[in-house]
Amino acid sequence: FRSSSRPSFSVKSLSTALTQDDLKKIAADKAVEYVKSGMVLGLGTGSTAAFVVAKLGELVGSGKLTDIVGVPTSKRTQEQAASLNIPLATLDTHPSLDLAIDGADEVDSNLDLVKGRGGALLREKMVEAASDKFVVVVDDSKLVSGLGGSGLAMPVEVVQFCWKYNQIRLQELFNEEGVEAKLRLNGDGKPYVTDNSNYIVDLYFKNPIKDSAAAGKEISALEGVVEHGLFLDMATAVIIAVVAHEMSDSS
Ligand code: ABF
Repeated sequence: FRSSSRPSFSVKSLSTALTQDDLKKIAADKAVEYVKSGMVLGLGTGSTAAFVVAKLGELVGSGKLTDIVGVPTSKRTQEQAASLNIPLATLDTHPSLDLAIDGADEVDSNLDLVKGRGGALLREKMVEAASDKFVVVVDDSKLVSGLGGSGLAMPVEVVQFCWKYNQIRLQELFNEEGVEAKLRLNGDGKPYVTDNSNYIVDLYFKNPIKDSAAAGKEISALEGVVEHGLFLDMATAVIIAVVAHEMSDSS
């Protein structure tokens, strides 16, 4: 699973007893090996990124990592990092970062990504675009042959004022792809509101997106769209934790 220009690393384990969470933690710990004292770090959001933040907290607590500053990509991550005494900053005070580490929802063979099912896509994209290096940490369930191909949501953050208008326009834009555009709701049936006070329209594609660069541009061109979950040409490297199955002698 390699791109021609950017690396993907597989961290293999032979134990079949590993859970998805174990794999996420293995990928997260591997990524943290790239963190050095003094770095300004982008802190991702989601369950895999939470393992990264936990590990950073551990290293800061034990004094093995000093003088790091984290720029969190969500309020959730901000709270977790603050509780672990990781010094925090914003993009305003630190507009240029050394390294961002974050999870993803889908990764294709070009190391292009779908992100934002956790709802933090806008800040994630801003922080990761501002980072010199962006390392993605995933377990092998996130690998797809084409973006949008998992059948799960590709999120688009829209301003509240015109969410319906944009839902209709997104539906029309990808009509041929058989898309279903749905406003993201909370468990109580009320719209999900992002950290930036916007709504999310989730796109469910029947088939993988044929030209994700064109799709990204078309979505961004819609007035009232704040950001979309296609993270193209952004990842410096992807660390994938996989369970390697031992070959038996007869196979
Ligand atoms: C963030 O967390 C998001 O961009 C993505 O939606 C999600 C992945 O979550 P998890 O690591 O919990 O699978 O990186």
